[in-house]
Amino acid sequence: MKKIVLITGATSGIGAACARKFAGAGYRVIITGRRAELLTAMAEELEKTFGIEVLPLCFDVRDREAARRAIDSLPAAWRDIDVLVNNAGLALGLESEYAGDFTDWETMIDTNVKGLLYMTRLIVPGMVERLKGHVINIGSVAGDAAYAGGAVYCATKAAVKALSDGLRIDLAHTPVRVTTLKPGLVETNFSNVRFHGDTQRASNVYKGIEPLTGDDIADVALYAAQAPAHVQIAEVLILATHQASGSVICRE
Ligand code: NDP
Ligand code: 8X3
Repeated sequence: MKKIVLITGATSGIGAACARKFAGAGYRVIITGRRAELLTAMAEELEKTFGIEVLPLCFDVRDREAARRAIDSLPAAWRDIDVLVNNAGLALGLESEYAGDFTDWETMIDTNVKGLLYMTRLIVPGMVERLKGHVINIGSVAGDAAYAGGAVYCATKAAVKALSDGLRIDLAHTPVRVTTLKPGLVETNFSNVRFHGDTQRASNVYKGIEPLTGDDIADVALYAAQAPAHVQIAEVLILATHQASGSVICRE
């Protein structure tokens, strides 16, 4: 029986790259996000390119009941999820902590922290019951140390690390594994979202440095998922060669 992976935020960037990478490795893929049209297009693309089965689920991870309904709606053949990739997330704004936008803060906390927790709570019990499973949480180098204007986003990613570590402890008596991936600069739609559609400002983020791609992160996610059962890749920090930390970036 082919393994099943569920990837949140698979309509773009790192999540889309993970969907393609796991599909290429023969997984059956559940892709989620809020944009139904993109999910349908991606499902068709993956089925055609890789000849695997894909199930799109459209919901907002911030909506606990919608997430529950989506997971409850899974047909029996899709219920036994082997790998959960908690990827859906975003940064909004780059204002100082004393001047940030309340709505932006709440959206980041609700998505990056509470959404990840909801998905974990809905899917991990089945993994424990089946004595099989793997949770891959997408954290960030931003969770290691705060940078100017990033306090709330950095705090959500520090929370992802703490939640992953806590889950690993709580699951240590089971075969279920927990991995945190902490990417640095990855060129995706991330900065367009952060700067509310200001594409010029977004492209400046990647100027003078060769950033990572979604594929670079998906390669590591697949490696962790395919490691032998006794090997738990607990945490990986993945940086572009000319980035040394969240705030040390050497540009041309
Ligand atoms: P993108 O903006 O390209 O993709 C973000 C994905 O998250 C989209 O598929 C989006 O789907 C989904 N998403 C956002 N909000 C929600 C929501 N409320 N409910 C469901 N899905 C949601 O960015 P990235 O691929 O770069 O980001 C993916 C993850 O990687 C994030 O957690 C981010 O914090 C993390 N990360 C990114 C880095 C980077 O430099 N790019 C570096 C380190 C970590 P839709 O809009 O369809 O809902
Ligand atoms: C995204 C990477 O450095 O822009 O988590 O915060 S960074």
